[in-house]
Amino acid sequence: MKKNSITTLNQFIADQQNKFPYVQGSLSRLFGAIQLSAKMINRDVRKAGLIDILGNFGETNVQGEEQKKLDVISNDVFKKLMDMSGDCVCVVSEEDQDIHWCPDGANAKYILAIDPLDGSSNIDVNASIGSIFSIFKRLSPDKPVNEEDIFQKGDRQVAAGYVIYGSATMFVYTTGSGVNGFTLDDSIQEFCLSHPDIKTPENGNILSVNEGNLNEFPQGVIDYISWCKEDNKADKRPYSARYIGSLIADFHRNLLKGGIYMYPPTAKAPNGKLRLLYECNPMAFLVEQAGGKASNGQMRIMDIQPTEFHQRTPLIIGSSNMVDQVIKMMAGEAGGGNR
Ligand code: P6P
Repeated sequence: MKKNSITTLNQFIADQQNKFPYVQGSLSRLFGAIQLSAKMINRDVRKAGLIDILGNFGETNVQGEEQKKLDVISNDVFKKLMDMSGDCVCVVSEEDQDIHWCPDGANAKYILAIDPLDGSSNIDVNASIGSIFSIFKRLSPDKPVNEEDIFQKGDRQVAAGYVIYGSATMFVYTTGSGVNGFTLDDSIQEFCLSHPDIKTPENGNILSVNEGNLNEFPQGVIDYISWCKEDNKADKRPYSARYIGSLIADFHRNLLKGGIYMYPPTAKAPNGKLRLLYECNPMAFLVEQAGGKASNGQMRIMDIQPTEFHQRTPLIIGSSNMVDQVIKMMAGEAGGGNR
């Protein structure tokens, strides 16, 4: 990236369109709608404390989680802009039980899965939160979209990304040709290329997991966490513990610095807490494009065959060698290997 040059997200996508024919007009238009959603949500997040949109909405979502006012606002923004784009057939959202069908989207090409505002527990305490999206292409332009189109494996995503509303607002995405990060310049309201071609270190020394659930984790995960705390200067152990309680914030830091995030099975969440379609698949696409790995402990996240809109999966994601180490120790557990 030339010093002092400015490449906006729109310019970057237009350039990608020239290089990669699959980034056709309608996909780049859909990105425009996602980008505008992000700017509107960013505006609301930044002033939430001043216009009484912090706190609980007063209902629970399909996950049985207390909805925050900003959860509902963000969800409505995404759906309204997808409706207006005309490039989206339907939206699967963490906040809705069923599919949202875009009224004028019957002939559109793309399906969107979203977590409109991840990390809700952090909204009222001003910690980083974010929006996560995953885009699939409908299987056939001639047949009405059905569950087969929705339940495509993560490997078939055409694009995925997130917007992190942190100390800066960043838009990070991939269409399968690497990962690029754009920082919102508030003065011109443009996302500008700031992190070209992100690659995540194959090793890291940051461990992100909620150790409050330690006693409920599989033995191999418990062994790995103990291993991370051993004194071994050669590979920079003990690792640092960093867990914000917001997947996007923990993932983004580990993506740039190296590290591992885990949400293993627990007694309360035997299939893990995070959702496959709109949290794990998009993050898995991003991390693999950046050179990292994403597994459920037994298999690659993007090989999992979805069967339900809101199905959960355990998630082990981050630096490739760290993910490999966890899987090896879990396998050791399966094979009764050394602790
Ligand atoms: P716990 C937020 O609700 C979320 O889905 C992720 O963003 C976050 O990493 C995780 O749940 C936190 O869950 O059980 O550790 O509070």
